[in-house]
Amino acid sequence: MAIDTKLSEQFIDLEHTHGAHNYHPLPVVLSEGKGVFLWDVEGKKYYDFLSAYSAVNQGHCHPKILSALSNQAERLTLTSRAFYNNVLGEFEAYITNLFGYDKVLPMNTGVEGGETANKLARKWGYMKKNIPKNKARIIFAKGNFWGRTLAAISSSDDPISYLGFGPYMPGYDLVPYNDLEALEAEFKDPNVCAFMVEPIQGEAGVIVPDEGYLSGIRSLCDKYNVLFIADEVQTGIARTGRMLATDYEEARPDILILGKALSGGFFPISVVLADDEVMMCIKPGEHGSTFGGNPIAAAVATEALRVVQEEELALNSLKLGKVFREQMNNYIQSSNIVTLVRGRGLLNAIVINDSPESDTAWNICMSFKENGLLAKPTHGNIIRFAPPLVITENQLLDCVNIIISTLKTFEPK
Ligand code: IF1
Repeated sequence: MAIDTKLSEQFIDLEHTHGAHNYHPLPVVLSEGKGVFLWDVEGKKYYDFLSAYSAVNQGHCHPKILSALSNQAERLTLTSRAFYNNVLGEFEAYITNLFGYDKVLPMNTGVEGGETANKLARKWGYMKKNIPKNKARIIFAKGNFWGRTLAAISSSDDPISYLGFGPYMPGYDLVPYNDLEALEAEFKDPNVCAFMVEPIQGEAGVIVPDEGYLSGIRSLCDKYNVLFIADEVQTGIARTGRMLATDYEEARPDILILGKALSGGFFPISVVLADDEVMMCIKPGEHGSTFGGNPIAAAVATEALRVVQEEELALNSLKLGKVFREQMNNYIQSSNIVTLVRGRGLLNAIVINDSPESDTAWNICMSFKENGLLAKPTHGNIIRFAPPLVITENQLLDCVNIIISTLKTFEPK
């Protein structure tokens, strides 16, 4: 029975007419979310297999985080950092204790976390590593993605991210991901102050590095006195089956960036965590933001992190991630349309056996949508799967059935 999608089309037309065309969304108009489910304006129900790019690890509209938001919003929403407030300090004590760092610098979006980490690393380079003025270099991995600011795109090797936005931030250089030799060659330059890297590259297509890469980064950073900046904006907060993806190895970052699920999808909050040796290089008035560390964000983030602990979401992610990859690998043995599945915990992706320029992955996601599951291709022929970490085993197996039965309709006859 054909559903009348008039209502959806009206909302899509409004965005097309009045909104910038900086996205190409799947043609679905969502109006409600709860746990692992989303509903569109026609009332159709979907499993969410994107989780707003891992920002709703706790599930949509988690009741405990909602009440933390509304309780605080009724009392005090924003003071600016011109004054103290009675929520920020307790959040700072909670999160620094939880992740084991001396201090935290609260911001809003993930990319602001990245910018903050870069400023901290440069400042530390000048103050503690005696790098000559304006000569500090930061190394990034090819395939990185840490946001859309001019600094973030200056470190990108993806033309879609940087083309047409020059000139670019100086002092940024790239090495291949998962290549410790290339990294060491760069570190020999005493002007290198930091290496910023995702423990698993999300946007690049859920690229999992070799065992030993993360601990290798740690030891090279120790050897050459370079700061290890871990961008855990997407991989952090239990997404990959551990609280942090860097927890899989002996690889404690010098600067840790968190965002997205730090608020369970209720409010933009990001943080940078570091020990005093690094964090105290930024003096009063040298960095900040109007909303950074606001009472709502602090209250929401505290509860969002508590929920992750109380509901043991890292364990669930670890367990169900294995179930997902096992089920998908069984199917892949006999598939001509999927070449592999990869990931850790509930951050996974499949590679479609077609060119990245083809629209096969997009068409597959359109069919997933028809069959009640929402996912979106990342680069070309890769489809990322990242459900909320509150998903149950039965719901996951239900989703595996939807995914495999849909993929089978794309198998060559
Ligand atoms: C979009 C991608 C994912 C991130 C990592 C920092 C940030 C992100 C590892 C910046 C943000 C978001 C941005 C969002 C889509 C999404 C994304 F496809 F763009 F690349 F997840 F893979 N570090 N990723 O993944 O955080 O400033 O956005 O809060 O731009 O459409 P932000």
